Amino acid sequence: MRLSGVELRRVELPLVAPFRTSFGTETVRDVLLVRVVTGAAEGWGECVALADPLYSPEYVEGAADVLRRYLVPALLGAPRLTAAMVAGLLAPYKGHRMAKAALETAVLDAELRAAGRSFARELGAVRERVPCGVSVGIMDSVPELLDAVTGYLAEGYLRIKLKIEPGWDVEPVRAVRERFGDEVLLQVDANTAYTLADARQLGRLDPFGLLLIEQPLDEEDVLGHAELAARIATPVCLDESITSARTAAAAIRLGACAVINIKPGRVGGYLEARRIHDVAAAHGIPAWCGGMLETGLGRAANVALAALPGCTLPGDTSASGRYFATDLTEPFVLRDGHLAVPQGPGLGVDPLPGVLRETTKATDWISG
Ligand code: NPG
Repeated sequence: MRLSGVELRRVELPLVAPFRTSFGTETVRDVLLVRVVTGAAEGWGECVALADPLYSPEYVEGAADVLRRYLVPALLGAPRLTAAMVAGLLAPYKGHRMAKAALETAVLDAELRAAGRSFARELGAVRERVPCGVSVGIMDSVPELLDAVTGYLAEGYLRIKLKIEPGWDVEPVRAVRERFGDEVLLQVDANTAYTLADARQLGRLDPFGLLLIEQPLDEEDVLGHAELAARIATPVCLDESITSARTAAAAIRLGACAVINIKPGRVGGYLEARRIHDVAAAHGIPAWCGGMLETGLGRAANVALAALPGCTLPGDTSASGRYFATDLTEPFVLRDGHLAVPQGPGLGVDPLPGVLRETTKATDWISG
């Protein structure tokens, strides 16, 4: 393939409810979409960077800037291009994995659409539908949280993840266990809000039979996670610390994680995400596909990844209605706690032209 041009498109979708984590509250999703145009087909990628650098160093304006200035020109200059070549062509530019992931995904989508192959088949999916979890934000009160969890369980979600932070950890977990029982698959996510000095407090979660505690400590504190894992019974899962297959292998070797959350949009793309999956599977470490409040475009590829054999736990791959009143694509609908894995060429979904038009704030066309 050869790229004839790349469009950077900013869209804004209101969330159905504010989503509060230990690092901030999201009320709208300010999304950067990448559309690549080749002679054979077009392809879409969704950048998961948030508006502000509070979850990770990347942010949406920064991602747009690095794409425009460095990453897109590096691909436009290539005489021949395949998705497998993208990471190598972009490697001279350090970091910016979210921006790189969006561009590689768009190229992969174009390549697969042209070849009539799906993401699911390309990545090695072994399931046609995937079990889904839901991530529940921090609330103002326990009754409010219990109402939210009641609603999600009624919708059929098969696993509940509670966002926690110091001051909102044992109490909400106890309340959910008391109300809904021990059978509910329950896990917590701290988004780096604790330090090793909190080990005793985190140990108070031990009696509740959680599936895992996700990223309790700073993303660079891999040894701290290993130390914590030796002190608490709840399995430690890493998210922010897992930036590549190499860091995943090191974290596993150090005993820093018993479970891995794979976020394709954060690790440089689906090809690296698959390598992380393979490293985890080779070590017998359960993996699951995380989420970053993606629209239907990003969700389609995440659901394909979640269908890989090593993704043995339900992911943060919720239905469109969990996030948006109107999604960019035909909505993903929960059936029996599962989402269907798209089977069409490429992502297997397309943006709805009307919704795309109405939600677009700006576009920028870059050509060679
Ligand atoms: O369902 O897409 C989803 C959200 C899942 O909790 C979720 N994501 O830290 O994993 C996370 C968190 C997140 C959301 C992180 C938005 C960054 C942005």
